[in-house]
This record gives sequence, structure tokens and C-alpha cells, in this order.
Amino acid sequence: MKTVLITGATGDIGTHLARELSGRYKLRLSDRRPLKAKNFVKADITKMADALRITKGVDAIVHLAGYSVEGPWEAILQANIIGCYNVFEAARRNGVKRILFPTSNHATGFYRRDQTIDHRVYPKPDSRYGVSKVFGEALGSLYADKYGMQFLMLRIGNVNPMPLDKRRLSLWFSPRDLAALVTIGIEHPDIKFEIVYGVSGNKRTWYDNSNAVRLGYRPQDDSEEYAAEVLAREKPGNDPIAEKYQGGIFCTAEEVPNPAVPKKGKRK
Ligand code: 15L
Repeated sequence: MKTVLITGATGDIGTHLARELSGRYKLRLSDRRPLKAKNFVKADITKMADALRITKGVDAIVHLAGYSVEGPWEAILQANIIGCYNVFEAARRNGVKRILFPTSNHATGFYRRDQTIDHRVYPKPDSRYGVSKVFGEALGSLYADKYGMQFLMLRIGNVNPMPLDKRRLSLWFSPRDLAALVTIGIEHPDIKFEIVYGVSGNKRTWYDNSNAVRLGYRPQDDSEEYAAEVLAREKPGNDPIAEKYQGGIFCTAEEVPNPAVPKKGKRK
């Protein structure tokens, strides 16, 4: 059984993924926040020594750790630029070849909603956060070409048991489709450097995800099932730029509430 490291394992996506993949792989879960689990290793990826420690002896890495929304440059720099570099470089030094990186729909968030984009479009980030995801894509491309490492870049929409709102009807990524695409990323024998969209088979999609299909992805879920319910509770938007572009509020906001920041008194 392959050993797979999941960084950022206490986050939303990490929690769904660890649940979906348990039993399929020997998982090593890691985060800087604590988690009560036997296979958990606490680590801060902004420190190279920690990145080297957690990446040792694994077959593949799903690198989820990072600052997950638009926010202050210093926070993004530490978590998404320095942290990403440390994990990719530590993997190289430890001889780990395969890395799955959740880039984001925000790497291409300034494409309009009336456009359908595929994996070949040039990035149009909608935020500093989006820029940091483009950095991860570029670093992976360099490490694939220069060092022969293998990368699956998943431009993730929004992982949730159900789509949250109208915008997410086009972006929804169900936990089981996430697990299916990640499994392809771990198992596929011919990945060098690939970009795919991490979304379910949504009727309202903005993506031509033929590269994922080519690799064997057959999504089970479609947000359309929830569309009537989601649209019925949708309030009219008052930000024409956010409404026009795929990235939504990330296109105009300087900060988006960060789900990773513990609420006072809730987490230690
Ligand atoms: C993302 O990249 C974020 O990590 C997530 O928190 C959501 O904001 C998502 O995009 C989205 O666009 O819905």
C-alpha cells in the first residue's frame, strides 16, 4: 500500500480527503494545527527542517497546506510561497517524485463567466492568493522539467458536500469526485506535469475539463441537482465586477474571511 502525505490535513479539503482515502492508502497527516490521530505529524512548512521531516519516505504528497483565501501579503508569502517551495524542494531532496497540488479557480479568476476555459489558458489570477497558486503551478513545472518530478495541478473550485451558492454551482467539487481525481493523480503512470480542474461534472461549468477526462476522470456528481434550492435562496449581487468574473468576490476584495483562522475560544 502506498504511503501518502497530506499537508494541511486539518482544513476542510484535508478532512474530506483523509476520510475518503482512508483504507486506500497509508496516510500521513500533517498540519501546524493539532489533530488527534495516530498518523498525525505536527509540522510548520514555512520551516525547511519540518518540510524535510514530513516528506521523508512517502510515495506521494497531496500538498494542501497554505493560506486558502485572499488576505495579507505577508501571510500568503509565508504559507503559499515559502511553504510551497519548502515542500517541493524537500520532496526533491527526499526523492519523492509525485506531488498533487491544489491550485485554485482563483489562478484563472479573471476569466469572465461567459467564457469556457481549459487547461491551456494562461493564468489570470484574481488576487494575491491567486498569484500564489500560479507560483505553485510554475514551481511544479520547473521541478517536472528540471528534476523529472511528476505533478498533477488541480485547479480546485469549491469542495463541499453541497454547492453553497449560484457561483459555486459552476465550481462545485464533491468530496467523492475529489477523492476520485486525487486517486488518479496518485496512480496514473504517465503524469509529468498536468493541469486539470478540480470540479464535479457540473452542467453549469465554466471549464473544459477534457484533460482530466483524458486521464480517466469520470465525475459522479453534478451541482444541477441542487440548483433550484440554491437559486431560490440566492440574494441579488451588488458587485458587478464580482458578478462578471469567475473568481467572484476575490476579484474586488482585499481580504476574504479565512476559514483557517481559529475563532476565539474555539480552537487551541
Ligand atoms: C478557494 O480557492 C478557496 O480555498 C476556498 O476557500 C473557496 O473560497 C474557493 O476558492 C471558492 O472560490 O469558492
